[in-house]
Amino acid sequence: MAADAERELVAKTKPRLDVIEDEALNAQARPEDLDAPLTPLEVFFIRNNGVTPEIPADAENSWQLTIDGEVEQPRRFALADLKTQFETVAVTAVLECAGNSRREFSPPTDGLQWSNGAVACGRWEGVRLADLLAAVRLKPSAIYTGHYSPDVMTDGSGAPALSRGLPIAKAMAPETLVAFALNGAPLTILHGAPLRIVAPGYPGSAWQKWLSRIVIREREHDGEKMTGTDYRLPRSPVRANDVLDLTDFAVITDMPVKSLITAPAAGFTAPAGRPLPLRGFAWSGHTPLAAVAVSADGGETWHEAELEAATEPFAWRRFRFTFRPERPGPIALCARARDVAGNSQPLGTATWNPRGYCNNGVHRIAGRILAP
Ligand SMILES: Nc1nc2c(c(=O)[nH]1)N[C@H]1C(S)=C(S)[C@@H](COP(=O)(O)O)O[C@H]1N2
Ligand SMILES: [Mo]
Repeated sequence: MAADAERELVAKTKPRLDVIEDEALNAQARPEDLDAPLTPLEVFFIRNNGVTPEIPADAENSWQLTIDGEVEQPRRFALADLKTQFETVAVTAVLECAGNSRREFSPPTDGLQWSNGAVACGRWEGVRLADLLAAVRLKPSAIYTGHYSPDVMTDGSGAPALSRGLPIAKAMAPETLVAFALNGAPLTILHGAPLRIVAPGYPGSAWQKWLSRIVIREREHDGEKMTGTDYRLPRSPVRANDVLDLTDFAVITDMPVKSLITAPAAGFTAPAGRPLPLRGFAWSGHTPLAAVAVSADGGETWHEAELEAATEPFAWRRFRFTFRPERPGPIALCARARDVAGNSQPLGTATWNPRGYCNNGVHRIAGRILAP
């Protein structure tokens, strides 16, 4: 489908998503639409680096996943093999684009100017990648995976849009899946049908959609958007006009602790002297969440929010707090999550980096308190 037609279709079928002006299809949610523990598909963000591939209507029968490279027994799995020969498991996990909240960085950086809506939490079903790797028997030289899909760049060159991979330890982790279902239904094409990687705690770019081949590598994968500054952070801080030392950049392997206020919505009004309930979700990468603090004065004073118990390590967790603002006028609500290692969200933005990744600055919602 042509790109504009596809964008129009998304605008029509998912009217609550904000489509970003770009060659590829990219659309994000508004924070107030992310108020459910499992994000409905209508408001589940879409991030394509290239052109959505044509997926055959009979993919259920025809799709194959090849695993080769540093393995004793290369194999080609039919989709049905995955479903019948391996245990199907489910993992609830947050999927967040590394570029989410990029728009807040100053000076601005290259890349889609995402606001806060390139994040979602889904219930993913599939097989453990570890089980597939056990079936092909990794050689001792196996240290990284490389993932391939049929989607190509938008420039007409026919080059692959994205080929990312995972360190073997993460590929073997029990939460890492080759998934075929999301929120109780088969994956849709926009979200990677018939097969995608689920790599909880990793940036969304590692969650390869339309997965058709995994090559086991004897070194860090160097596929499309694995090298240079792509999805990498400098180990030591850099400024906007610095000459970059690319050897100092490392692949992002963990998403930082973060939270999102889902109610009230930006621009809200509420009467003075009445309860003002605030809700949202908090999540972190591989380090568990510890607490969420909230503020109704733009971050001057903080209160510990009620944080729902963890059900699954990579799911987001609801937090709540009820304010009772007494004075009419403008008000700024903030939420700030902290993980058990003591990392907490910065009050401004995260450390500036050339591509604007991993901004976990506190979320602020501005509103107005009205005279009672
Ligand atoms: N094949 C392929 N997989 C991909 C991408 C892509 O462009 N092509 N985008 C990645 C990025 S950057 C993100 S953030 C997630 C977004 O997943 P979603 O579109 O299901 O929300 O998919 C990842 N997987
Ligand atoms: Mo992304």
